[in-house]
Amino acid sequence: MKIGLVGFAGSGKTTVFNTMTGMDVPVGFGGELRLGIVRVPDERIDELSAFFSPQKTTYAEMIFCDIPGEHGAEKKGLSPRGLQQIRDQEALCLVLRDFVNPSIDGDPDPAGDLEAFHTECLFADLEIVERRLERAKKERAEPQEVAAFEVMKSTLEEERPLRVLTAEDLNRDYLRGYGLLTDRPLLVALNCEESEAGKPLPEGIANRLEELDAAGLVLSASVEAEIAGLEPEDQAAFLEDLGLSEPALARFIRTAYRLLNLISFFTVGEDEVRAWTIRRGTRARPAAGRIHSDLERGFIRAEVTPFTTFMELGSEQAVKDAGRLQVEGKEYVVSDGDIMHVRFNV
Ligand SMILES: Nc1nc2c(ncn2[C@@H]2O[C@H](COP(=O)(O)OP(=O)(O)OP(=O)(O)O)[C@@H](O)[C@H]2O)c(=O)[nH]1
Ligand SMILES: [Mg+2]
Repeated sequence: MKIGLVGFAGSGKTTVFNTMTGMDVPVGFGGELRLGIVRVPDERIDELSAFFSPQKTTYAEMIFCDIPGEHGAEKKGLSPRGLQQIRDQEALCLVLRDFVNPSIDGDPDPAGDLEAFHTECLFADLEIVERRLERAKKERAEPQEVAAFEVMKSTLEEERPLRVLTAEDLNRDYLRGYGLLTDRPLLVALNCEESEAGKPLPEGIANRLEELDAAGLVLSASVEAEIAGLEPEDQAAFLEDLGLSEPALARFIRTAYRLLNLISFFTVGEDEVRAWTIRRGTRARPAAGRIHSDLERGFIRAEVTPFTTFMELGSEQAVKDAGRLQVEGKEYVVSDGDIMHVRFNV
């Protein structure tokens, strides 16, 4: 999953990037587009790895992309280059400034910035949708495609993001390649002063995010970036001082997994213990395809043990002996925490 950090100049995107990746990229002004790969922490993988002592342990990964803000523009906004960089992301994390930044004019106005970002994305999408509609009519495109773009146009004109439309409302096959911004999953990071790091999301913003079908979390990136750079055993005490029970990355990932409807299943053995990320509702066969296309093509069955069952009984043999090994066909809907062995034949 590739998540782009977006937002207005000086909102703290690079600092959030450092917080998530544990890197130490210079902050303060613009800079270059940057990628950072982050391991998705998962205690279940830690426990399975301790159990199997495999040669290799592989966590799920998330890629963060730090997109520099647009400085010196007359009004706050996103540059055409910035917009293009945002289009390339699978999901967006909008960083809202809720702290005083001496190099940026004006008091923090996170709710206003959220609206400004939303409006800018609406207009950018509307322009693309209208242009396509005009051409589609001239070219006598498929009526279904024209209908899909009409649905998008009226949704955007009502100032609603495209992501609120369900699969029944809108056939997204027609959207491929357009990089429409308001169709991207949106996670909002309210970036606060240190003293407010543990506060809940303000009600006004929380309600607005619900309308926009987006999720949110509160963090204080500058202090949390420092904490992320410490040894794990030293982090807990500093977090507690801020009124937090876990690091920003863990909070972020949990929120992102919920928003994006992601779950993990595991493969285990002496060679490798590994986490795989899928959408909730994925069936056994396409899930097997994440591991290797041969497993999807030649899928016979999946032998499944929920993580908790495995830990309760203590070994694969004990799971079998207790009759708790689930033998599942291709229609089985994979659950979060399933340990899977796929039987296949190609
Ligand atoms: N007090 C406070 N300052 C912060 C916080 N996050 C970032 N800053 C400061 O705000 C300034 C800008 O931070 P950056 O992370 O560079 O912001 P940015 O969004 O990447 O900026 P551009 O890429 O230039 O748009 C830096 O001086 C940071 O130290 C925060 O949570 N609290
Ligand atoms: Mg930056």
